[in-house]
Amino acid sequence: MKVTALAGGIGAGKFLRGLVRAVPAEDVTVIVNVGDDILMHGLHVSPDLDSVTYWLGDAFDRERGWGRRGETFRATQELAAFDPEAAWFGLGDLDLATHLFRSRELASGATLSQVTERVCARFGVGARVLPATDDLLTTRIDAVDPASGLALDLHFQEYWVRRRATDDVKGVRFAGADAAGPAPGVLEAIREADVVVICPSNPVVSVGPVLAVPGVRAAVAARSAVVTGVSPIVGGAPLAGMADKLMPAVGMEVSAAGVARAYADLLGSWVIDEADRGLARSIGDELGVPVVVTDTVMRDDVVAEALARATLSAGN
Ligand code: FO1
Repeated sequence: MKVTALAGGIGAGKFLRGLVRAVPAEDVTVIVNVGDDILMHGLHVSPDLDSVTYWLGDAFDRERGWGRRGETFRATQELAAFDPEAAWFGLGDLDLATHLFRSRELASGATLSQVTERVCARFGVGARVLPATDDLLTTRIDAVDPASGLALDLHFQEYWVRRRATDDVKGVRFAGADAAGPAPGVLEAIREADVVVICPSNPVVSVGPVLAVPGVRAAVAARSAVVTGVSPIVGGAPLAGMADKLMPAVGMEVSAAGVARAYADLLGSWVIDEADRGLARSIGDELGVPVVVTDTVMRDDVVAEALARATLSAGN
């Protein structure tokens, strides 16, 4: 069974570990958000591509949720000794090697897809991991500083890491999306999949930028009969991240129903957590799709595998 998954960071990473236990990794294609990518100290950092790679390559840090296990931050600490302001984005010493390699390859003319393939090979990742686009697509947050009332136009990482999501969000934009094209293999993977999975990732800043690449949303909608999504919202709150702050800013209700509505044109079925069992009937009636209720809180790979199997059955 060929599976294509749309993915962001931590929720997707956990889910994908279960997915490659349920189907052979070679049958899995993962299309990953690049809206979080940032040029930092001249290096190209791709947080969600690296997150998916580290989770699938068994190099992830489950507690921190991002970056590599056994990581140290000596280079970032040394940078902070020069200037604390320069060190707001914590680049781990091992992680740094990935950014150095990626930046060097990009500078010598490789595409992001080509570099991603090489990074995945180094971590022994069997699934095919594709950036949603090889072009520049950046998530920007329009916000207001609550202290000064000043309007801010922030890179996603400035909003989330540097300013710790303390600003009032007014809107979310995907700069460059209109001029971007799907990376090689993206549309084919959607067209040829037996099941398309929308991972339990933030619908605004993880899945949103993937669907914003021209042609991708239409390609997924054309396969809606086999599209199944997993809610990243459990009991009215995200398990990780900042979806509760960003969803209201774009008019989405922070609930398993709110995320389903955002994907209304895409879904053939929808998977929600036991905690939201009470919403199953109304979501099903409203969207006209079957709703599967199961344990979606992926404490370990065994739960993630059971969730992946339930998701695949719903979509097939
Ligand atoms: N998240 C943080 O909360 N603080 C950091 O300093 C930080 C650094 C960082 C460096 C590389 C990387 O790949 C991810 C990093 N993250 C950090 C995670 C990242 O900000 C987000 O969680 C993702 O972009 C959302 O998926």
